[in-house]
Amino acid sequence: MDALIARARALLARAENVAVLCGAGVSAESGVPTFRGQGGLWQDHRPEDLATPQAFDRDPELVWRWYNWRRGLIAACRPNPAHLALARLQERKPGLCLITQNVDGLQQLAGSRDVIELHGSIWRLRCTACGAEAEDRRPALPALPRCAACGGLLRPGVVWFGEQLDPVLLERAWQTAGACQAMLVVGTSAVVQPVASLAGVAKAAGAALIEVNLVTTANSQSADLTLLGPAGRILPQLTA
Ligand code: BV8
Ligand code: ZN
Repeated sequence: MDALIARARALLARAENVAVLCGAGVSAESGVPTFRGQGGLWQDHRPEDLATPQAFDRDPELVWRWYNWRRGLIAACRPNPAHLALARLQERKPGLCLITQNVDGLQQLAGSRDVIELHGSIWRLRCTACGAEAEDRRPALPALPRCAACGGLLRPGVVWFGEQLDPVLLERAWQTAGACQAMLVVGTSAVVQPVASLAGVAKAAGAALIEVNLVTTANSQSADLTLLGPAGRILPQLTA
């Protein structure tokens, strides 16, 4: 592994523009359950069944119970060495762009700024009636939180399955992937689209692709380097 770490460090050092694409595996060692790994299930519901507009329309109280459970759990979590290593790397490489699929906000707590949250944030709320947006960090909200402005039902400010990502953020992520010399893909199963395509965009643009995961993924075939192990152990070695 040491030789792989040394090669990955050299690729990152040589790259002027580095893109980092984060998935749930970056927050796993903080205690945040991943979506498709062990412990990712909640009361036998799959995320794909609850994180949808249809599920919310059908049973908003069930969906809010899931989000309140996650908010309470994430509120007790702290950034882990993986988050801290990425924040350090960003300090050292101003041209580094941090793109995350995670909605937990732990990367920002680790000191990162300007994080592109492609799937939104569990701490943001949006009114389903008037569209008003608010940030609310209380661990748990009322069973059906209401908009202060119009009394409409609030929803989590995340992107659900079947919903479009913010086109401005997605365009920034696409541009970043196409202009980087190295992309570090950490802790993602690379199955959720369109984000999963970003690694291919970087590779097609000539970037070196470095993957950090516990297991191989769809990205491993085209990755220049796949570093197998926990992000909390590997990333600090990449950025020491
Ligand atoms: C859309 C927010 C289109 C909510 C989430 C093709 C093209 C376009 C769309 C599709 C397509 N095919 C299918 C679709 C539909 C769908 C999709 O991709 N489905 C999948 C399941 C096949 N995509 C969508 O619906 C997207 N919208 O495309 O709209 C459109 C077009 C026109 C008009 C209308 C619409 C929206 C997708 C966003 C869904 N929202 N989250 C919430 O969080 O509550 S997705 C959810 O999955 C999270 O954001 C999560 O981050 C994301 C990806 O999962 P991962 O991060 O990869 O996590 P996972 O558990 O899967 O894997 C963890 C990995 O970490 C594993 O590899 C594990 O080995 C590793 N790991 C674990 N521990 C560690 C570790 N690695 C290192 N160290 C460790 N310690
Ligand atoms: Zn409202």
